[in-house]
Amino acid sequence: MSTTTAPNTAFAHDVVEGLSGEKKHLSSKYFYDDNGSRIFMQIMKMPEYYPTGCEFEILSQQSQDILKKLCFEERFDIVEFGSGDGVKTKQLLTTFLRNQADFTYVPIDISQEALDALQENITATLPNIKMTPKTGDYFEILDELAKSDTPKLFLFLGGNIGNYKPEEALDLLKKFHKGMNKGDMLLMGMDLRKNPRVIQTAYDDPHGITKAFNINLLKRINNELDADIALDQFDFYSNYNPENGEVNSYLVSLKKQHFHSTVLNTTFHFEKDELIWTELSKKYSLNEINNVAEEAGFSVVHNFMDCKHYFTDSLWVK
Ligand code: AVI
Repeated sequence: MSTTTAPNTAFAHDVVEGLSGEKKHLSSKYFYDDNGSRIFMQIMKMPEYYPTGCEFEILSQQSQDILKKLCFEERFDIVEFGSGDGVKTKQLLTTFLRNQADFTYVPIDISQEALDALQENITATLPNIKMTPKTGDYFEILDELAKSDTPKLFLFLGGNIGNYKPEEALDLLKKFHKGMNKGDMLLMGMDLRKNPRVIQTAYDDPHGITKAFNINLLKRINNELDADIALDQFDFYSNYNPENGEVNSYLVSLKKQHFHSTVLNTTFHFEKDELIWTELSKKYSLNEINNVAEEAGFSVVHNFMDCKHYFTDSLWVK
């Protein structure tokens, strides 16, 4: 890196910080701009990317069993963090309504646009649902919700917890715990350890879609920070380590090169074969799930798994 001016967005700041040190990194949270979200939709449709289908199977076939395990005697709220398009959640909501459960659905997202689309999608199929979407930061809303004594089922689906480093995941779960009342429950989507080849192929797909998902990070830098990265001069590499359950993904510089960002007024240098670490996707064993739940102050009530035991929606109670 050569010169720097003070960057004025979190993305700009993190690009400078991530591409300046010895070990280069860009956070996977920046995958999801409009284009990245579209690519992620494509990933979820790939036959190799099993988590989506597995969780859909669990929620479409076992939601009645999930309902039976809830310890609520009266009406309750279903609070969902990062609800996405709601396709999977709709399976659970439909079954709960069919079984006369008395609940209000409270999806939380930072994007008002995403919440509007979700509300339209859910109410089109479930016109009688009670729904109170909330826009904003998870933890501010969690603090506000903790003040009501209505029992709550929290949903954190999709296996998103796997994208946090173990210590960050624990920290996040402790924050959830702090914002919950005794008896509240949490349904956590978690991807399980399995045959390494299945995982390797899901994250290094033969169609190049996961590669495009990663290259999109560089596109964002070009577009948002007015940079001149030669996108075809970076490759993608992803590796599953069955010993620790971690998929780590990288962009790889194909030659010694540099790029310049006029917004940051900075030039970034890369050696040939230098890596940019982009994502962790951690796979858990059932033992690890028990341990992390306990460390965060929860008890595991039940693991709802798909027929192949690839994925679990793990139900926890505070
Ligand atoms: C969003 N998250 C749970 C995905 C995962 O499986 O870790 C993101 C992803 N990265 C590559 N493929 C999918």
